[in-house]
Amino acid sequence: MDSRRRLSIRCLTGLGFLLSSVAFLSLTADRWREPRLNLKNVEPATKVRVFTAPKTNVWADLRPDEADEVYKFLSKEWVDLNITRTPRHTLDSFIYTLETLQPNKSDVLPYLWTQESAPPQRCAKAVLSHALDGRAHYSYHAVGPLPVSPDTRVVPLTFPFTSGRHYVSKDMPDMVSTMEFCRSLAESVADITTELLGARVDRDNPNGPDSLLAFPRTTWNDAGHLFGWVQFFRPGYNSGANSILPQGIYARIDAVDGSSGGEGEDTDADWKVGEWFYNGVLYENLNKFRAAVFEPGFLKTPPNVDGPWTDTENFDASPDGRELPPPISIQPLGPRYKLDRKERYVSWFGFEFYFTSTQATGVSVHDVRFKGERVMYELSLQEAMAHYAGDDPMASGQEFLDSFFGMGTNAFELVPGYDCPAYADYLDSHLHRLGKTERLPSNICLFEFTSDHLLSRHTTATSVTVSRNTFLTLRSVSTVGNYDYTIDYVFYLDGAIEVKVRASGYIFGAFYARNAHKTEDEYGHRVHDALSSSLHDHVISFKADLDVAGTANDMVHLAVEPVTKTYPWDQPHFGRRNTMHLREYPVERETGLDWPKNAGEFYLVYSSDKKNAWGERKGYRIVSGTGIGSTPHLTVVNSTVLADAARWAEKDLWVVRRKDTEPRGADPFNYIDPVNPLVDFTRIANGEDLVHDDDNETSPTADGDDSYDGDLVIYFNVGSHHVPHSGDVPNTLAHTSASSVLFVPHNFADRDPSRESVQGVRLQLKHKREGAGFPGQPGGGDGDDDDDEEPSEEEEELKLRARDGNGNGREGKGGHHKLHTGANYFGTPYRRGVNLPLEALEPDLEKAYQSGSHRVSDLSSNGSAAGMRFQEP
Ligand SMILES: *[C@@H]1O[C@H](CO)[C@@H](O)[C@H](O)[C@H]1NC(C)=O
Ligand SMILES: *[C@@H]1O[C@H](CO)[C@@H](O)[C@H](O)[C@H]1NC(C)=O
Ligand SMILES: *[C@@H]1O[C@H](CO)[C@@H](O)[C@H](O)[C@H]1NC(C)=O
Ligand SMILES: *[C@@H]1O[C@H](CO)[C@@H](O)[C@H](O)[C@H]1NC(C)=O
Ligand SMILES: [Cu+2]
Repeated sequence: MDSRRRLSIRCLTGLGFLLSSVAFLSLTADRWREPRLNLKNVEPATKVRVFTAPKTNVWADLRPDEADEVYKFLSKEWVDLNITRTPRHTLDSFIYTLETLQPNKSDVLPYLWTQESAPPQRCAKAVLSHALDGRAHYSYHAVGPLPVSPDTRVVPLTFPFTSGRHYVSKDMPDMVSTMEFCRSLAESVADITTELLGARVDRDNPNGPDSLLAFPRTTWNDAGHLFGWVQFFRPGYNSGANSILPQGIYARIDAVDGSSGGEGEDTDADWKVGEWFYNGVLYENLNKFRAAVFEPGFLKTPPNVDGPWTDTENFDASPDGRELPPPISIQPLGPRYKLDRKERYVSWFGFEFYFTSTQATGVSVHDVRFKGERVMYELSLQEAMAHYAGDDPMASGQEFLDSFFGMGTNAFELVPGYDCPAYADYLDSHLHRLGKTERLPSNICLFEFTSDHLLSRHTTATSVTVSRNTFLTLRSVSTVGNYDYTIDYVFYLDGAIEVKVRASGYIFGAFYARNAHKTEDEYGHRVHDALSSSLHDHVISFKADLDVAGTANDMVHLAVEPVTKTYPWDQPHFGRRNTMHLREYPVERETGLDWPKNAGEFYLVYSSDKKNAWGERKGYRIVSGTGIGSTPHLTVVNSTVLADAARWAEKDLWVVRRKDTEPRGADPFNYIDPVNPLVDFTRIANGEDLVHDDDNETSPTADGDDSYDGDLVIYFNVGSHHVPHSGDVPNTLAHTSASSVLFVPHNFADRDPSRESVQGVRLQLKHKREGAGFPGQPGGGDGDDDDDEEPSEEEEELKLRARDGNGNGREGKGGHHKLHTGANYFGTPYRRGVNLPLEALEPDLEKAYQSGSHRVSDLSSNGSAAGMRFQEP
């Protein structure tokens, strides 16, 4: 259903649009849930069209009723485990997450591409948390077929994991008791923190300016021993600024391994305190640290104190211009895309795709076609990493794999008119966790947008032609702790597809100690009194299962290379000519690639068997797109903390065989078991042969055998080497933190497909034709305008156009546009002014925003898998 958002528009003649304070009826808080404008008095009369997807969205998340049914089924199947919806202890059994088990591509393709085939079996994927041998485990299970029937079974889900396991056994420390331990630890050193930081833990006023929070960062070492460091932070409460308020005292904590003692209770919350670190000096234990602190002449470093500098906004400043609102984009006549909200299916100028969202990885798009031809089977986020470095015990080992916290789980409601245009379509998501379903309202948006630059233009002596660059964006924003990632899938009229990620929010800074033996700026810049900007890499992995004009594809590098050549026409003047040429190198094995130097190679994925009208293979180019420099891979080589959790980060992109058994390049639980990760990417990109038989059409084959059919998958990164500077305070800015990868048609069609969908105008100028030469040539376009024998430009154009009737010109029946002097529009221009309601310019956020509060996670794992165990109903 594609009902139009209800909002009335009055047309004005003549003067164009006006801002209006007219009261508009029919605008309720429901407006943002109810899509689309109701277009009154607008020509052409736009009727509500029912738009339905051609097929079921087989990737769609479980509906709340499905989830409920599965939950009931599992509670019975697992009755012995005492499944609870309100876990209160690490070792309680609960269903952490429940969502759709993505169907195998080999089952989906017959459904999509043949008439007779039924949709693939629908199955759920459940993550169970339960105790085994006194330790908590997370384990994956498949439940199906759905709907629940006597045939429905629950089985361990192992096939997607390279480890062959379906569980992670290293449990997180019990966060609530660990936090309590940290607080008590901080209280026990209140004398020291007061002396050095002018602050102490204050349970009565935990968020006061001189209160302290104590956060642990824990790690397992190679031997499986859990240890960590506690660091103090000032709370930065209002804006959530605590990640730029680190304090310079660190305490080492080690887990006391009591698990073999058999008691079970509280084992993983027992910690022993070891060394202390302050101002570049490591103290063996608390007694030595305390003694040193209160010794006369002890060298202190100034603390990192909160203040207005951490506030995200300045409500009061009024530089010239701030008294006016900025220009914004409007869409007075409704969208040109069609959206089936139920199936999450979109059609827009030749693009067609489905989308869905998952808890770990957020929004993904599926079965992307352009002008009826396949382009991609899947485009989806896999993992978002931030890897830090530093000269203190916290920053030096800090790293986050944010799918563990949940890119979808933490994708909160979008702010209409700001995160996305007021006119966007907003869609909800549902999270099925702990046997409950939580609705995340309006956390995905879809909209068209017209760029500030044209798609194409050309000026001639007698005309100028301009085409607008309008594109379609599917957007969500994941706020994971300190950072906000805006994630876009962008579709362009020429068939290009872009993945773009922009970061904002607070950096995770490090404490900046000022003392004589400090190595300045080795790990960041000083950005406030006692704050280092803390160097880190963002490496964000996406999967693109390209099916360029079918599943059988080949990847090549097309190199632009310098060469020295001898040409007969150069003889005898030049013996040899230094020039350049193209040379193609096939990629014959699974491998990781970095973006080429000087952009000197094109990474192309070609159809193995489909060619365009010119006999060239249909292809798409993969290119590091717009943003701040080219997209990165992880600088750290063989990261100590990551071990094998994120080997995908070590190259810019990868090409691998597509397999049902390798649906993802990462798993969220890799974060808590990096040494033995469920998905080890090196076992996906393991050098398998990519050469295949071109005749083999589209039937996906079983895994691991030699009948590889040419179906390949690309993994690629966006992100940045983030060296925050003073301008990242208080927040990182989205325009410079942006990075993207583009998939650009390369001989995919016979010419630029945007020509038939774009909106623009040709201005036919009045004066006479001035000859056909290049400007500046005799008879060229620079002035010889006194030859009255020449036909008028209009006549000439008409003649030329009439010639172009061989199907190579305007498609369809008849109807050659007759060029006339003046403005010749193609596509539909605006023809009348519109009177817009205030809501189209500035949504009433008192009404249009539904959320009362957000359960944002902090990055100490609370609110994530570990914290979840203790979440109150
Ligand atoms: C389930 O709960 C019952 C009643 O509280 C208890 O006796 C039993 O030991 C529990 N079983 C497990 C596996 O925790
Ligand atoms: C990576 O580091 C681990 C642990 O330090 C070491 O065992 C391994 O050999 C290293 N691998 C490479 C490729 O350097
Ligand atoms: C999906 O593919 C895997 C690997 O071949 C297989 O083990 C699994 O049973 C398949 N799932 C379904 C629902 O057929
Ligand atoms: C961790 O989560 C629990 C339960 O959700 C909450 O009560 C507690 O305050 C949280 N701790 C912190 C430090 O946010
Ligand atoms: Cu950053």
